Amino acid sequence: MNLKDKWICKELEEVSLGDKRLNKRIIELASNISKGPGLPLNQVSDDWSAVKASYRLFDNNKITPDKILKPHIDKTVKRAQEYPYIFIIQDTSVVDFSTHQKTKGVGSVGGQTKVKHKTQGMIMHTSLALSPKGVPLGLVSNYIWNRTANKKRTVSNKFIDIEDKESFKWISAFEDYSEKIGKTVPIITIGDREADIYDLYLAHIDNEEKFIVRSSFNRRLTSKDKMHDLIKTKQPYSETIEIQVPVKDRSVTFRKTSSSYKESAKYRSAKVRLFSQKVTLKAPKKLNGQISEEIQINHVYMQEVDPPNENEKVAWHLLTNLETDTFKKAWEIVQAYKKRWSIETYFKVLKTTCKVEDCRLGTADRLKNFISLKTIIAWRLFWLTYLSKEHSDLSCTYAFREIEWKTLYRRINRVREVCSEVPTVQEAQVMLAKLGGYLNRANDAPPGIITIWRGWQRLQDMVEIQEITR
Ligand SMILES: [Mn+2]
Repeated sequence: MNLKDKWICKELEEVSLGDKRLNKRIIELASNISKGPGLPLNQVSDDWSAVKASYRLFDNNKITPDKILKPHIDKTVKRAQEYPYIFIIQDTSVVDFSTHQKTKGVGSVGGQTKVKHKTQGMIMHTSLALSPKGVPLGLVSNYIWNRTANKKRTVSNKFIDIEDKESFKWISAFEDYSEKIGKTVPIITIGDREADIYDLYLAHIDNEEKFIVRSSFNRRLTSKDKMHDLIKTKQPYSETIEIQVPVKDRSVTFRKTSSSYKESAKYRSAKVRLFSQKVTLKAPKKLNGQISEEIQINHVYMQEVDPPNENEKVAWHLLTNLETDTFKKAWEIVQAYKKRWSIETYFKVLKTTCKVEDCRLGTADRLKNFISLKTIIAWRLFWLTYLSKEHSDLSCTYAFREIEWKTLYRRINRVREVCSEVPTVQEAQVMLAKLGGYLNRANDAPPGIITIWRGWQRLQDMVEIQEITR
């Protein structure tokens, strides 16, 4: 069978594990996994010896998460260069292996749990690149690690040098991807309240890159005022605007997640107004007694006009080094920040569709390799779903091989001959969803990622049979 024109094989063609046979094997395995990304490893391989070979592969010490991801990251950087700028969303997620207590080498992930058995798993900090319109381009950095249990701090957290804190992951990820991207395309980093870190702002300013971060601390300014208090004394922009916000769900799971909203949140509309100010942050003292340099920053505050109640009230403080001095610019900051939500969806794909937490590879090191490979497959799924939302008129050959779209067309229309005109991404998307059980009635919501993926898997099976028999 010719694997070369499959997306995963193209994506990984530059993989370099220091051994040609290993390179070939990881591509074959990735290709098998991508046909059924939710299936356990023993079902994606053809026989038991292939299953054992895949276990051995993840155990091989020549294989590391960095080496697995490198070809994908390189391709992502290339894709990014087609745009005038890109967003990079950073976020942390817990990969939970609490239900597989036998897994060796994983660490504590809970702290706030009320469940009976101890929580265990790994922490993953991901940086996902998006096009200006929000099409996921791929990962540009990914770390997976175990938290070592309860390291006692002797000094207060505030005075520990930033490199020793877990929050250093934000800065280190930025350094990582800004080096890989070089100056080939401007970057706008987006982070949630956990990313409200002075040194992260400094790192961006020093590198002449942009950021949008939701502010967590009511920071002291050089003027002695506190920034959150000061902005409320300013005159808001006269325009108000209606936005859709998730309704807060009080039945949130006991485990602390990266977001306080459930994924399937309901939305309500909220009327908001915007404030903006340019401020100079008071520089914090470092451990060695030196004072960091002062930084000037733009602050946008979005406030709900008539909130249903205090608890539901929308109040976002966003910090950025992009301009915010007109309503339009401030509004663009809010809209860009809303793109952060897509990384939550990405993690959802990785966990619920690609089922990484169900894997029983037994040790943390094997799991890290396995998860790294799955992050690439999860990205593709995610990309496929978003693509039709924003590139609907592109030819479907952008995402599908010839044999794939032709098979899809023949199967859905039950014809032998395909149309002379190549379908668009959107048309192919609907056909794929239909194959996954989507009915496409007039009032149906657009197909979801799981339906599309089911269609994709079925299509892969059909294509495979043709490739074997032709
Ligand atoms: Mn987060």
